[in-house]
Amino acid sequence: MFIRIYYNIPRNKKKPGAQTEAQPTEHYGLDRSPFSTANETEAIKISCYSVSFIPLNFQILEMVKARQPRKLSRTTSSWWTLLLMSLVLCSFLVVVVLALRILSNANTNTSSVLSKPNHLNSIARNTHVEAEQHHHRERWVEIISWEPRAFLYHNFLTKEECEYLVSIATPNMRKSEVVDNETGKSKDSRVRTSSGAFLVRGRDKIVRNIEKKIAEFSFIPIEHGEGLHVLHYEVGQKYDPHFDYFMDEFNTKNGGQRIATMLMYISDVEEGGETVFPNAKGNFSSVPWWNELSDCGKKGLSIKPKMGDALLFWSMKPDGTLDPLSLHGSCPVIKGNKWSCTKWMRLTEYKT
Ligand SMILES: O=C(O)CCC(=O)C(=O)O
Repeated sequence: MFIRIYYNIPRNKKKPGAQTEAQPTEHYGLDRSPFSTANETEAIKISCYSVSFIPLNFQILEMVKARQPRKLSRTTSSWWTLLLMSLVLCSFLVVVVLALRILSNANTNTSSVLSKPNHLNSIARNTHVEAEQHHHRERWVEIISWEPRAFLYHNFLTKEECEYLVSIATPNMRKSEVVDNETGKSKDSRVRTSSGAFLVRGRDKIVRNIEKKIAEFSFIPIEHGEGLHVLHYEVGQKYDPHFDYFMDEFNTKNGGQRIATMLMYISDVEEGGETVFPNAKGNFSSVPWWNELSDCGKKGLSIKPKMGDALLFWSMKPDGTLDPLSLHGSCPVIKGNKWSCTKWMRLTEYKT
């Protein structure tokens, strides 16, 4: 008997590991698949035409042997596919978990940053937190002058903070004095007609928070700051132009020279009461608020007090020398009341 055996092997050369697609099978006569099972996809077609010298069983055995490697390669490739799919799925899950963690970190960071004073983003984040907690108005910085260096932080303090400072200073207000350059001692003077009160550094939580904010926005550590000084000017009261730095040795023993001042406006003023820099360089009249200034205010570069704003100016230049352009004063109040609060900052730690 002659046996013709047809595998449905593709005519193209099969690449190793590639799936084999079923091909049309030519056959003649008897069409049987004695070796096919439900799982087998290949059809084996045997056609018997005549008697063969080789026993049928032997041929069948050879045929089975020949099929083994293909079965093995198909099984292996299925495993690889499964493994690949698992890897893709795992990667996807990892990405989802990471994304969720990043999102949850962004939320928790804003609340935890207050306890991390050295965090590089603390200023921006504190601003954000405060804005949310106190319905704070937009906080932004305006460059007032480079000679002297003066910058205005709009909405630096909240209304509540301003009112709190006025309330705790009020019972202790005393007639303001000035420093005698000869002796270094305080003395009464017509140069300064306001009244004032000192607040011990770190006296309570709200004050501490304000001092922390000043340190963050001036880049000078809290420990370099003197206690806050609250000032009250009534109609006609003023502070003639002066320097914040000292000309005597007595006042620089503790903390060294005054390097910068954060002057916070804790009330609005109806008219007058501007902080004026008579020696500042630049075109004074180019400020947008020029028409609202008093005659005194027009004698220099002036800032009109607005509750919550803070003026940071430097008594020392970047080269470490004293800056005579930082001469400044408070114009007389014409209408209303003026409350301000000063933080003087030293070169080194100021012991309280
Ligand atoms: O209140 C002001 O505008 C100025 C205050 C001031 O010059 C000072 O405290 O040194």
